[in-house]
Amino acid sequence: MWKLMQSYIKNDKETIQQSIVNHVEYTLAKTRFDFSIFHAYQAISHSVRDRLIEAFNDTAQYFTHHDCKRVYYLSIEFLMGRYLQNALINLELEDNYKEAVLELGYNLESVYEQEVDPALGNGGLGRLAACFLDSMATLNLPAWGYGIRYSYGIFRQLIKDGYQYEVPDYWLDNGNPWEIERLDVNYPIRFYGYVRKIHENGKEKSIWEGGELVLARAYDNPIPGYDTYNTINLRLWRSLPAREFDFNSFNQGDYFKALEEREKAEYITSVLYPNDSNYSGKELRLKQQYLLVCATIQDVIRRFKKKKRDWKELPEKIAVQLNDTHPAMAIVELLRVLIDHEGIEIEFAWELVYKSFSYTNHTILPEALEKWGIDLLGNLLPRHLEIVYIINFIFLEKVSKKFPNDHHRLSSLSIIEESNPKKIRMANLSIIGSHAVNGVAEIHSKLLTTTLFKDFYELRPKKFQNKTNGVTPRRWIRCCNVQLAQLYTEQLGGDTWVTDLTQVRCLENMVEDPDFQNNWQRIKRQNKEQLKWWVKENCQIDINIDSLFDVQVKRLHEYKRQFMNILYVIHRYLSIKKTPADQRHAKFLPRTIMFGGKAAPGYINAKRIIKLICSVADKVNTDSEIGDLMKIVYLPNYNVSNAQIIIPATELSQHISTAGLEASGTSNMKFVMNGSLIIGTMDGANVEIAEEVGKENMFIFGALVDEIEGLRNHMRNTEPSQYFPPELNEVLQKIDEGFFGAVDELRELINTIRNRNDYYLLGADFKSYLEAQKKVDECYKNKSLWTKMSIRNAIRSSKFSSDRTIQQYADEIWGVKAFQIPNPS
Ligand code: DL6
Repeated sequence: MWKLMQSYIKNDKETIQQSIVNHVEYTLAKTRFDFSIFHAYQAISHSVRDRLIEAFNDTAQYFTHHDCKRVYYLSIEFLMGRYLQNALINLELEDNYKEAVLELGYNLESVYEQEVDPALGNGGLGRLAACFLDSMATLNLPAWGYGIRYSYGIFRQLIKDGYQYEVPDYWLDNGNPWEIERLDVNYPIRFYGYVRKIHENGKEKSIWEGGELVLARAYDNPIPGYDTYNTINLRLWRSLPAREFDFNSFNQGDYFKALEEREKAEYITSVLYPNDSNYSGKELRLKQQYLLVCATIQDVIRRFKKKKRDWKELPEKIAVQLNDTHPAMAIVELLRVLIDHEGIEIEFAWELVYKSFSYTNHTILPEALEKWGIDLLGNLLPRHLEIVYIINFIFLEKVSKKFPNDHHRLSSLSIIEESNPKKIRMANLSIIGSHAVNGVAEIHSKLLTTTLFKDFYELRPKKFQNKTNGVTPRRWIRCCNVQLAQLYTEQLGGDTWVTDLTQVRCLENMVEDPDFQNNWQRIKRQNKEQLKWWVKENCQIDINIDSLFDVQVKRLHEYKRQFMNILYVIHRYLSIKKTPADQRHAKFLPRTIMFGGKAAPGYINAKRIIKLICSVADKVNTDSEIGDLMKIVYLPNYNVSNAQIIIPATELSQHISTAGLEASGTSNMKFVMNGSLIIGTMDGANVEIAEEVGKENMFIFGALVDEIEGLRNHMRNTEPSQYFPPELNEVLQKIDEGFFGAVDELRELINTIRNRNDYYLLGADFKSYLEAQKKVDECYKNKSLWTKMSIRNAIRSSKFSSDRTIQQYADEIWGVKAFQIPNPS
């Protein structure tokens, strides 16, 4: 019988204080009588980590003892955000620490500010992975995340003179108290080399040898669940030189060359590629991907083999989830290990692989679909290329039997794209090697089966599923909107809503209650106040607390249409200017329009959109005729911790992608949970948000996905001046005249939509966008109406908890059960 040891750690105020000052003295070697807030942060984090580690070790043992089926969530990005507050809240120790820390002379909220965001992700995909870990821990699932410990996360964005500058984010500068370096968990990773064939017992065997070896070392990051003792693991890999390889070089007498080689090895996991929704075909990126999957598969197999069992049990014991195609080489790697190292027949090995893997697609944008040139792949991973050909051959043989002579179908299903040079399509590999494939919102999953993966769907319709994304209510309500959380807890008589968000629906009967509405407004105002100070400090702009806080924060991309938003803002500005001064306040509501988000460093149009926003901001914010009626702010360096301030303060948030192009979106869910109203298109998860909260509580506009193709044809066949509505023509002309400065650059930008080239259909949607904006103004004038709509948004958003999403993955894809470790205290 498994027995839990008594916990050694107490959580009363004195014990916490003792542990903090001990860490000041013995871990940081600072005097306990005088330590800075930065050292306080470090000591507190170590003290919290001690509490996590006990649960972390016990959880690992519990899972091993119960020999449960494990989930391995493979992702090239985990955008975790700060740990300290989240850990304290999940451990339900925030109050204890607050009191203990205050007596030591510090305010816990200020201590939180000391932490650098671990930003090992670009945007939606990486943040989703972080939310999923929180839910997997909270739902007591035997799951681990696997990723890469980049030394440099996503760059820090500076905005100077309206331009984005990228500054490296060496987030490890001050150490990382949350991770555990596993000096004893290192796996060799081979690159390049050649495949030697030998014959044994009448069979051909392949041996991959030569080339270069590096090591992948494990760094563990405990992830505590909420209201449970379970604490799971995010294991991140870092590349290091392999010793045997180094000795060889040193022995050849070239000392400096050998040191260079060491640095080259470390370089592999040095930097996160900063492209969002755009694939980069660089060899270093493929090295990162292979390092992740090769180390992970070795780790997974080592764990599986600990108990001597038959290989046929593999899919009963592991479920490997591919977060997009970046870790898709894991399919080939597992097959390679099974056939080349374990000597398993290929048909049986393939069955094991196929049953173990599942794949999530996050985009249908063609530029984001990964394809590796066969020369590049074959050079770096020669045996893998051979295996890809084998998988493809076996697969296409089966297809030919079902669809004889259908060459078109064969070529679309093939893993190999017959281009020049030939390419490996990672999405095709992922689908063929997985028993389940899912999109991330209903509309996106539908589009996958009717467009991008139509032929695969016709082959095996049952393989395709939908798993609408979700976000964790721990970080996105409980941590970031403490007052709202308190209100829920008071109204519902307890805090069990934190793990069962459906409970907040019971507040439907409070919507009409004036006291409840007042409380709701008070909370929003306090959150707005906090953002106002943040803007003052970071942007040196005074914003009007009584204005409508209108926010669009997300990665800069043409399909997300920040461009359309700023074009509307210009129209609004021109309209105010045209109105006689004494009528302006009656006619226009004051608005603060905030943008934020990073552009990929090489994405010129995205950078031009930032420039346009900043140029318009300069003009409008310094126009004395406008005053408080309108302010435009570019919020620099949008990241998780800034989002935690911005989202609760927002009243209107913009999710206005061209229909069909945003797979899901997850910030839309966070905004709704925090009582923001959405102005948005029928795209991604907006569609399901509308189903839940009611269309009448949103501002929906724009073309529907089925209309897009027709509209594109119309755009291409229409005289541009006829195609654009007059309001838009006027705005474009102003930019063209140089009214906002930077005339050459901004002209280049508007030319991207002017010459029958408006792929993202800003022109087609502009008119209905104006109408939706008009409705926003009308509603906001009626405070009570707006408040009711805001409440309805928040209390009807429970579908978008990642707990719901993860439970569906567990039941419908992974086939795993919860194993909750008994709490020792
Ligand atoms: O599924 C998470 C997130 C979605 O919410 C966004 O709609 C989608 O754009 C994003 N996709 C990516 C693209 N990455 N790749 N490949 O980040 O995924």
